[in-house]
Amino acid sequence: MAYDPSTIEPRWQQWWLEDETFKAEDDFDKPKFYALSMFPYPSAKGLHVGHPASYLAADILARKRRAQGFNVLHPMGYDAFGLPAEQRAIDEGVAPQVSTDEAIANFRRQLQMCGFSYDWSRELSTAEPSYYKWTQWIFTKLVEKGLAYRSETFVNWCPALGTVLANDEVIDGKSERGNHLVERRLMPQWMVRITDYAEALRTGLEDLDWPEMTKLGQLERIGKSEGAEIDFKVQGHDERITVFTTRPDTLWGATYMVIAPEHPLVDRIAVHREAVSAYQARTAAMSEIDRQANKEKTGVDTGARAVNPVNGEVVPVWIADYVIYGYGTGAIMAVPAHDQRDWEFANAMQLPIVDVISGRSSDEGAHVGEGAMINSGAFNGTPTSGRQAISVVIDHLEKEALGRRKTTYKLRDWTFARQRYWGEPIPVLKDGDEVVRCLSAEELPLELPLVDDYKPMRTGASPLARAEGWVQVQEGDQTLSRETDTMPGSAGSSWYFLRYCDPHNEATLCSREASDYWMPPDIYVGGPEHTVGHLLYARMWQRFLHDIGEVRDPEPFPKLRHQGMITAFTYYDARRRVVPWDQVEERDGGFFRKGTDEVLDQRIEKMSKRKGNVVNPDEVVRTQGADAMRVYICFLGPHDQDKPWSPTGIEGQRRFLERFWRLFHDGEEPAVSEEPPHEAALRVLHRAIAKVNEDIERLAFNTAISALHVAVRELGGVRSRAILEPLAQLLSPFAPHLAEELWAKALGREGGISRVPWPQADTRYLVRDRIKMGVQVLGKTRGEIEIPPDAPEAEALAAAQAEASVSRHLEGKSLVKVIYKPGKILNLVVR
Ligand code: ANZ
Repeated sequence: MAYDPSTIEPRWQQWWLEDETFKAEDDFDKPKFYALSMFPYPSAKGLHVGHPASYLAADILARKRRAQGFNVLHPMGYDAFGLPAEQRAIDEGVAPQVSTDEAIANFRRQLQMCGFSYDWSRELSTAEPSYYKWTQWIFTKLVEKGLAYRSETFVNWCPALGTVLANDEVIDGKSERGNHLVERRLMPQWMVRITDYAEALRTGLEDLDWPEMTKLGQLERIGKSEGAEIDFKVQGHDERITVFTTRPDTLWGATYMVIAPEHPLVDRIAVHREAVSAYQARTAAMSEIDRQANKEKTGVDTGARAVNPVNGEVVPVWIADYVIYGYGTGAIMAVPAHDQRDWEFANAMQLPIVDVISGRSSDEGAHVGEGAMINSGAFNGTPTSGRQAISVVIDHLEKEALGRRKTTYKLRDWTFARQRYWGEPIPVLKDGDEVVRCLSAEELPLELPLVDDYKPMRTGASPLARAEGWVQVQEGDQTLSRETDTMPGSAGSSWYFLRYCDPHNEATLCSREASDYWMPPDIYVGGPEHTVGHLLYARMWQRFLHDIGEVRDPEPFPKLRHQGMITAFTYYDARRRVVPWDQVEERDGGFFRKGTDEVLDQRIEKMSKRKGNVVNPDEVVRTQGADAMRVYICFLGPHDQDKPWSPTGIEGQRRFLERFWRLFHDGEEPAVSEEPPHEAALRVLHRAIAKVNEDIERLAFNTAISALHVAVRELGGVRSRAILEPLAQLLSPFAPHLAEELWAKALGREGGISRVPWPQADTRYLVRDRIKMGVQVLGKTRGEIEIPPDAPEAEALAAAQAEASVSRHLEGKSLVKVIYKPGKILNLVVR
C-alpha cells in the first residue's frame, strides 16, 4: 500500500521535534492563543482512548490558530503526585519516584505517537522540585495571609489507605480508590480557608463561558443559604444553643432541637449520659454521606431542655445523625410541621407537631409551601411570599438581640494535608505541635527525601516521620522539626496552567509579563467527571494569586468545554456471555459470530477490562495509524457527547485517508498539476473551507470530517495545485502526519504545513446553484421562481410571494397550507 502511516507518522513526529515546529514564542507583540487540556495522572496503564479524545479538541484548535498566524501555547504536563501513583508504587514494590518516571516516559511516548502539537520544551510534572518549589511558595503565602492554618477537625480517615481523604474522594462511605471503609476522626490538620472565597467563587461564575451543568456543580458545592442564627437558652445552664435556620419565620413551630452527636456542647449539657455516649460511638463510624442518606431516623433525647426565645416554650434537646456537625452551627431548631426531615423524625419519635404556616393539605407531610404565619403571636397573618415573613422575623430577632441575619455556605475549608509520602512536603518548621515559621523562598524547594519505606503508617503518622535525619532541624540552639504531612493531590494541579506560561523561571512562579500575555487560556478542555473540586481549588488559587498581585485576572478559565466519554460496542451471545470484537462480524444489518449464523446482541457500554472492550491506543496506532485514530475519534460525534467506539468504524476512516492520498497521486507517483482549477472544483473547495472553519470553532469535528468526505468524493480526479494545497491544509489539524507528507512530497513544498496561512473561504464560490421552479396556487401553475434546490420552505414561500404573477392570485385570500417538496413542487392552498 502506498499510504503507509507506520513510516510516515514517526518520521513527521521526529521532524516536528527537531524543527521545534510547535514551540511557543516569547514574542509578546503577536496575538496569542493558549489551548489548554486538563493534564493527566501518569498511570502505569498508559493512555486510554479517552485521553486522545479529550486532547484532540485543544490540538485541532491549536493547529488551526497557528496557521492563522497566532502565537500558540499548547502545553502538556503530568499531575504526578497523589494517591494513584503512590498506591501503584506500593503494589509494585518500587519507589514512587521510579514508577512515576516510568509512567511519564510511557505517556510522553504515547502522546507523541498521537501527533499532538505540544510545545515539549514546556512539559512539566508536579512532582519535580523545580515545579513544586512554587507550590510550596504559594502555600507559605497562604500561611502568611492567614489562609492556611492548623485546626482540629473531623476528617475522613481511611485506615486501609492510612490517610485522610477529601470529601470527593469518598463515595458512599468508602474510598474512591480501593473501596476501603472510611471513618470520621478528629485530627489536627492543615486547612486552606477556601470558605473566605465562597462568595467570590459563586458570583465569579456569572461571566464564565462554561457548560451550565458545570456551573451548577460549582454552585451546589458552594451551597449558599440565607437565613438567621437564633440563640436558645439551655434550662438550668449558662449555655446557649445557637442554630442556623433558613426559615426563622417558623420559629414558633420549633417543638424540639437537635444537636450533632459530636458537637462539644453535648457533653456539657447531656443528662442521659449513657444513652448519649452509646449513640455517639455508633455515629462516629459513619461517613457524612451515609448520615445524610434518606434512611430510618435515629436519635437520642439528651434529657436537656431549651427555651424557645420567642414564646418561652420548653423543648427537648436531642442528638441525631441527620444533623451535621460541620454545617451551619451543628445544631437545629426542628420544625416538623414545615420541614420534611423533622416531620419524619417527629413521627418516628412521637414528638409534637405545631403548624405555624397556613395552608397544609390533609395528604401532605410537612407543609413546605407558601402561606401566612399562624400560631405565632403578634406575627400572625404575615404572608411568607417574597421572603416577607422571614425578613420581619429577623428584624424582630435582631431588635430583641435573640438572633441575627446569617448567610451560610455548604463549602468547607480545604483539608490540605495527607499522611502520605508521595506529595509536596509542607514547608514549615515546628516546635512540637507549634508552628514556628514557614521556609523562606530561598530555602525552597524543600525536597521530598528518599526513604526506604514509604508505606503509610497505621498510626496515622506520615511515612516521612521515619526520615528522622530530615525531620529534625537545628536552628540556633533550638531543635525544630519539619511537618511530616504532605500536600493533597489537588495542590499541584491548582496552578499548573500558570507555570506553562513561564516554566523555567527560577525567580518567580511565573513572570507577570508572561502571565499577562498568555493568561487566561483561550480554551480549557477536559472531562466533566471529578472536576468540581479541581475547578474550585484552581479558581481559589487564581483568586488568591490575583489578590497578592501575582496575576492580573481573578478567574483562570473563562472558557471551558468538556468532552464526552468514549464508550464501546459490546457483543453478547444468547447466554449473555461477552464475545470479543475479533470474533464478531457485521452483515445483513446484524451481528454474528465470525463465520457462523449465531446472532449476537450489540450493546453500548463503558469500556472495561472485564468486558474485553477496552481500546488500546498503541494497538490502534500500530494497525491503523494515528491519523486514522484522530479522524475516527473526530468523526464519532459531537465533542461533548458520549459516543461508542466501533472496531470496524475506524477502518472506514482509514479508507477515507487512503482516498485522500490517492487524490494527490497517480498510482504511486505524485500527480499535481499547475493548471488553473475549474469553477466547479473551486465551489467544492470553498464550501469545504467554509464548513471546516465554522465547525472547528464549534468543536463540531464530526461534521467537519463529513465535509472533507464530501469534498474528496466530489473532487475525484481534480489534480490542480490550487485545489489540493488548501485541501491538505484543511486536513492538517485532523490528520497532521498525512497532511505534512502530502505537502512535502506530493506538493513539493518546504517548511512544513503548519506555517502556511490558513485558507479562507471566498464567498464568491459559496453562492448556491439556483434552479427554476413552477409555483402553483390551488393546483394551477401561476408563475416561476429561481431558488437553490435545497432552499427551506420559508425561502421558497418568500420568493413566490415576491413574484407578481403569483401574488396576484394570493391577494385578499388567506394562505391555509403550503405543500413544498424542495426542487420539485410548491403549491399554495388559499381560501
Ligand atoms: C428550621 C427549619 C424550618 C428549617 C423549616 C427548614 C425548614 P440549607 O438550605 O441546606 O442551608 N439545618 C441547619 N443546619 C443543619 C445541620 N448542621 N445539619 C442538618 N440540617 C441543618 O438548609 C438549612 C436548613 O437545614 C435549616 O433551616 C435547618 O432546618 C437545617 F420549615 O431550620 B431549618
